[in-house]
Amino acid sequence: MESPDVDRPPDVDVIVVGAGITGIYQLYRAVQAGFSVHLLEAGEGVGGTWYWNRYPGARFDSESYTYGYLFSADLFEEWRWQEHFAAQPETERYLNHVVDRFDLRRHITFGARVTSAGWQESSQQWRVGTEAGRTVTGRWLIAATGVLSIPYLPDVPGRDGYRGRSYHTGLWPSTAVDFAGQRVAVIGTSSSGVQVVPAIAAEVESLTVYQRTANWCTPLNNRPITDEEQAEMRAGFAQLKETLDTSVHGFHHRPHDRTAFEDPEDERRRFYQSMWDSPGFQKLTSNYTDILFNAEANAEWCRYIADRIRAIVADPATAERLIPTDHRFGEKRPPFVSGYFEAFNQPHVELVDLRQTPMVRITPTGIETTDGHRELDIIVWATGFDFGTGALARMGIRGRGGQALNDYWAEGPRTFLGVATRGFPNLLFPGGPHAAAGNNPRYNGDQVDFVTDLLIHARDHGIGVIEVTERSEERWTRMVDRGAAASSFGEGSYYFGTNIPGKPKRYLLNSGGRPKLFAVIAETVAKDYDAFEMVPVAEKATATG
Ligand code: NA7
Repeated sequence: MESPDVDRPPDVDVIVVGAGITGIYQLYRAVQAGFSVHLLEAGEGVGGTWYWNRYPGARFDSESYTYGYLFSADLFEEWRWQEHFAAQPETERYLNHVVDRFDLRRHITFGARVTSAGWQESSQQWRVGTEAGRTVTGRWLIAATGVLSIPYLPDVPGRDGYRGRSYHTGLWPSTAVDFAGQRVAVIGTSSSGVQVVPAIAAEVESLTVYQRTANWCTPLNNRPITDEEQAEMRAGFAQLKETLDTSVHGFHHRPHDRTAFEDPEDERRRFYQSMWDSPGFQKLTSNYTDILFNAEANAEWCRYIADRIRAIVADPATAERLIPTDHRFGEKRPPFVSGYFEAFNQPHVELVDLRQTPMVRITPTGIETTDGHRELDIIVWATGFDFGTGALARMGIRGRGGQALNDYWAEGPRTFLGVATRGFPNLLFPGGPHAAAGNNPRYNGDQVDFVTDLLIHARDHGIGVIEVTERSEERWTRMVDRGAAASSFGEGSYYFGTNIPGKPKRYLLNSGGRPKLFAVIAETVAKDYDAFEMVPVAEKATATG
């Protein structure tokens, strides 16, 4: 894999891969810092997750204004979010606005899926190839490829022989799918599946929901942002930014001040009702402080949710099937719903419990379970993603000596701060594995800032090559693995990779949370980035820009 570029400077200083929320911010920061940048994006538009997941019902479950960018007060001021939890089209419009507002589009090539990326030892640069045969070289390679960008389709017998239409939520077509009068199946009942179901229920002829595991779904409680709220938010931008920039989970919610059993029973009941009525993740971040770790408190909250489900769903047998029996609240990433449970009260909507009647195979015309065959026109796969490492594993990344990233990470990712790995010089991956553990854009933004400052430091000090030290990588990776045992997430969560057959079972989030990320970043910067080995720039390898 030696370089044909040995005597050529790289095309650009920085190659960014991915125009999602992290990649766009990375592009902005790198351009602002004066680097020449080329961003390669597989899709035909910007948005990343918010480009590909355009299925009906797709929307934020973090508040719109806490998910969007905070780097520009003017941007915050001029963009008016319509709802507390924006739907996908609004988010896609917002990200397009940001790209045009800051004149970033000219740095992006669309339809450019990266399939190879090799470190060129002699020229100290990355050589990146796309599926379409294009090659770009750069001193720095920044993979902002996201954690939920590789859809997972389970290997169900007969899947490829299905003759109807089928779609994965994470690869939704850009032209509208017409559900009118169609017999539709939704497979999967986590965050995506439970958004699709109510969004299409009224349109279809019949809807069969194939559930393997019931989830602890609670109401999103979305609503439009009023003019008064909008004005308040604008006036309070500095405070909101301060809160979000320092928050332990990246949300603006206030933590509660009590554990569950400090309150008497009737007070607890009132509190659970206020939680049920609260927006989105507040049910985690503002609940009793011991709700995730005190088994009794958790069980009581679950009983409350179960009662609410029973009160919504008319058919008692269906209601029982919709109530989880195999995990605590918070053991998996909880989905938030708007009209999901209500959908099962419509006569043409049916729930198939795959624990009671497992799927046997997909036939050319439908789905067969142990209780029989259902004829279908459309199958919607809401079956999740190869989380955390999926995209990095598919880019053909090879570092020093031609070592494949997939080989180095055969037992799971090894990272420093979730941004760098040893043996892969000048490769950085903000927003990747070991990075976040809350409201993603906030953590990913912290990482982009760290990465950009590192690049500036290298430039200012004439450094051409950086590589994380073995010790720093080992410390961060061990911190993540040790902390995983204390995480509220169980090993059945896709955060451990267990939803993908054959994937090593390793924790893929940052178990130290944002405080740890802040602390280690501060320590690294204070020590002049001594977590990295640094080699001065070789003269022949200066970018042409
Ligand atoms: P998730 O949360 O990974 O959910 C995938 C769903 O698909 C879940 O209900 C799975 O059931 C189900 N699944 C997976 N394989 C099968 C098979 N073979 N048969 C039936 N059902 C299956 O993905 P989402 O897209 O919903 O959400 C991803 C993230 O997007 C979410 O966390 C938010 O961050 C936004 P299981 O629970 O494994 O039994």
